[in-house]
Amino acid sequence: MGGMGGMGEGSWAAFFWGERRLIRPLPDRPYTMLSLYSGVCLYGGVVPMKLSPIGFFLAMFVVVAGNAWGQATVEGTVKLPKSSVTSVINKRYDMNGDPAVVQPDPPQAVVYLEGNFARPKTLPLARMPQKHLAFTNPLLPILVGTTVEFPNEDDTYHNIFSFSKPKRFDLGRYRPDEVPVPTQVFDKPGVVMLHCDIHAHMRAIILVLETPYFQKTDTQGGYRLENLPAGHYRLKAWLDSKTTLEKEVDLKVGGKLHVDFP
Ligand SMILES: [Cu+2]
Repeated sequence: MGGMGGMGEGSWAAFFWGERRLIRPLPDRPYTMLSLYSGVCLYGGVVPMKLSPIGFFLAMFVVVAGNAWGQATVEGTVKLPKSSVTSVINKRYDMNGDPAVVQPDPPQAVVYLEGNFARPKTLPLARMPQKHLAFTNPLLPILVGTTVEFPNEDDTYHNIFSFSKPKRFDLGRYRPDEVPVPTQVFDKPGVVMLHCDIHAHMRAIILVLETPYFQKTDTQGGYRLENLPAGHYRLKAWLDSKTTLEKEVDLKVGGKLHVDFP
């Protein structure tokens, strides 16, 4: 892997796979060890430099490599709200489109690092399949500008649409063998609530973020963000369309922070 310029592998893997947990990001431990090791090499390289310029350059290479990959980790728990407002959503959906507060069901949060980060040159496709008359992923965080596929994996029609401000669209009725698979580009940040015109109980949220460093919590609120850049940032936990918690964090190369919300 690599060549993703400025984007952590962990976030990238999570992003690419639509936050599915099939593929775990690379563990940070080898890189942390590499960073420590690089410090030792630098010391060992600088001292005998006059004797061994090759050793020195080798040490410098390891230092550079260690710093590039040996990035920070943040993990912790977000206190999730109790399971929520399904009936309210259905009622209001009939009248107004989206409910007053859009929140994931079951409750889950998205933790992300806010900052001016380099965007990847190309963005991978994200997916929001429909199967067994439901969205397979009730909460999909993506980086702004991402294209999302909406494959129908049932033996019947679906008609996915959204009234949400950051992205209004209506895919119309489509079959499982529809070619090409319907897609939409999400080019404005915000909360997009998905519905199906045929199956009124179907709901999902796409959270469009302006950072490549994000992670959805598990249903217990646990999260772990790996391969973050060092620096001073705001770490945010999105709980619903009206609730985002935040904490300031100082991330150090190779360091690991524990941050709980609230
Ligand atoms: Cu449907």
